[in-house]
Amino acid sequence: MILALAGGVGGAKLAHGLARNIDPSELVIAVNTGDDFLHLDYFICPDLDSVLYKLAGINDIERGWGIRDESWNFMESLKKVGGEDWFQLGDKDLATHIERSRLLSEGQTLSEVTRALCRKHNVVHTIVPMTDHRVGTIVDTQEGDFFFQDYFVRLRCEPAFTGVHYKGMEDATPSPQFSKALESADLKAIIFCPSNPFVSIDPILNVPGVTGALRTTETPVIAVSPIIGGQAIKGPAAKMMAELDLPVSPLGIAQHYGGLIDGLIIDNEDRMLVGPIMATGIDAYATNTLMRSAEDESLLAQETLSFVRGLSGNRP
Ligand code: FO1
Repeated sequence: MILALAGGVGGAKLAHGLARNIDPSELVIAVNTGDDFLHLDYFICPDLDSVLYKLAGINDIERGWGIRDESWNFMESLKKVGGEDWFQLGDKDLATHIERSRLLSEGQTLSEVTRALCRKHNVVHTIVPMTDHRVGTIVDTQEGDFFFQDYFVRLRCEPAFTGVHYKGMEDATPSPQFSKALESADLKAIIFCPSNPFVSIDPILNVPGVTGALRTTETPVIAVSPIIGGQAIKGPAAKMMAELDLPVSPLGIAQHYGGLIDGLIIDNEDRMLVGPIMATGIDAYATNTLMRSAEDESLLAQETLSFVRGLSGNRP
């Protein structure tokens, strides 16, 4: 059993690579739901949808979110009548939010709804929300605190980042399948996908019980760096690291996850950091981490799995 923790775009890519190499019965992908929000009365789960659309093969590659070959009639009509148009909902994507909201209002849990959506899209691997509770990531900045999508989309990540806190997290518990995977005697690896550490992976780690489980598990915990050559492939991770005075490199990622991970996979471009990362007590391995194609995703997944196999048994 392999447990992958994932946010949006980068997480979805490695999750797809893992899904191409691991039997559906042996992979659980636990996804960040801190970005979820109620918008136009619909419940939107951007990261769950990014992973779902990617595994279903219908994701939009250019935008990184939503469905490809999308049309925008709803948004254009909404704008015409003076509705809120700062958050774009494509016509095809809208169907997901409407159906998810309907199923939730009938009393189904987010795990159940996600399973139903996966089935409809013929996705056979297990994608689960980090929690079935409603939680929200609040981004702390020098200009005040903002709900995640306000900071990310409306403010284009411009205010200087100082940290995050969460709404509703104290009462949250890991979703049943996430919990089961964490406790599984067959768990061979926990993999942090190359998603934003602060607003994608940290919310998952902050679900009560998760960090404690990672600290005590015998299973190797590894991360794949979302930073290559001082830049994030997509999104504000590099900007956030600079604003937090962390080195904008895999070394900064190692510092951030320090104490939680046994190993870190970094890009060949950063291979000179293997030694300095190892000096912090974290095993490091350099390979190609830039995923431009399904082939790259699959190769990185294979490299990740063989790195984990090499680490097994070395855990202190
Ligand atoms: N990101 C944007 O930058 N602008 C948007 O209008 C936008 C709409 C949107 C709709 C559905 C969805 O699933 C994702 C959407 N995203 C949009 C992406 C989303 O804000 C972020 O990718 C994640 O929350 C961060 O992982």
